[in-house]
Amino acid sequence: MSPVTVAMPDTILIIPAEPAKPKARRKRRVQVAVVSDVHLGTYGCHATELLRYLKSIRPQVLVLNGDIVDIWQFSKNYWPPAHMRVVRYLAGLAAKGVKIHYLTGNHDELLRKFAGLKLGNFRLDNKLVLDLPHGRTWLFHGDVFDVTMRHSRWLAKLGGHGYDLLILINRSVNYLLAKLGRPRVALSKLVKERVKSAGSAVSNFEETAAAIAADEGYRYVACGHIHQPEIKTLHTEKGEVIYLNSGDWVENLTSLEYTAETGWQLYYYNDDPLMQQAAEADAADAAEELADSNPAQLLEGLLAEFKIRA
Ligand SMILES: [Mn+2]
Repeated sequence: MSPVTVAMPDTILIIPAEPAKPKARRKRRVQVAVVSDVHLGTYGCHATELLRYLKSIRPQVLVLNGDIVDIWQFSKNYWPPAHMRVVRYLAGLAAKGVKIHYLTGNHDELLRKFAGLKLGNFRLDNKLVLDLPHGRTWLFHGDVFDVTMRHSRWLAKLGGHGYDLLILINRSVNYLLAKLGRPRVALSKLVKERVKSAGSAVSNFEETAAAIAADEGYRYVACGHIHQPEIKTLHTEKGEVIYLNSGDWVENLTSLEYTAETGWQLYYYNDDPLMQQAAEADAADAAEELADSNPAQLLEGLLAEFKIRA
């Protein structure tokens, strides 16, 4: 058999190398990340920033603690590509092995019917307990305290059933209010409107959450709903509880992160210099894409401009 010969081309085409893209930044490893109150489908949602943040971390567990998709607002038909990109990215994370817990909130309460749903690494529930080295952490959205803060505590003492009962009470009251043409009850709305009583409503919310968590023997309780990022130790009759709130992606752009080394910490997008750099890189990419996208169209535009000026 004759050796295989490779025909050498007469001319060597020199193909310019792709401009080296900056190496993908190393993702920050966290054991747990908690994001809440994203409100996809509303004008206030910072989906682009959220996606940038999600891409910067590598969590083992990602908790979506309520009001992620704003189903109330869906009639307004607002669903830009950036919002879809978040959904797709989350689906991709689950496919890659990240455990995603979607906990329902009041703006996505339609999903409550499907609580208990499991799809691969994706779980849908109303609440979640994480057993972490720093202590057991109880996570739920927090809208169960909207209608009746005073009775929340003893109702929740009934355990899982009490919690479900609170959800039912809130839903029924809001259903009746809607029938009467009156606005729903939502603490988050009160806080956003910054009325005088919002301060005490927030502290009531935090104290109620902490008291219930202490009754149940949890070290940490993590809520969302009131759009007020927070980490603080609260003293209850049953001892100390650390109250956590992941804030929101409408105004504060915050999340909660847990690592075995640091425990629970608040993350602020606006204080992260890496996010600023990423935003600049994204803007440059977008400009480049635009320049490459349709030369004919660009030329047409230029010519049109020429004519006008001529
Ligand atoms: Mn909410």
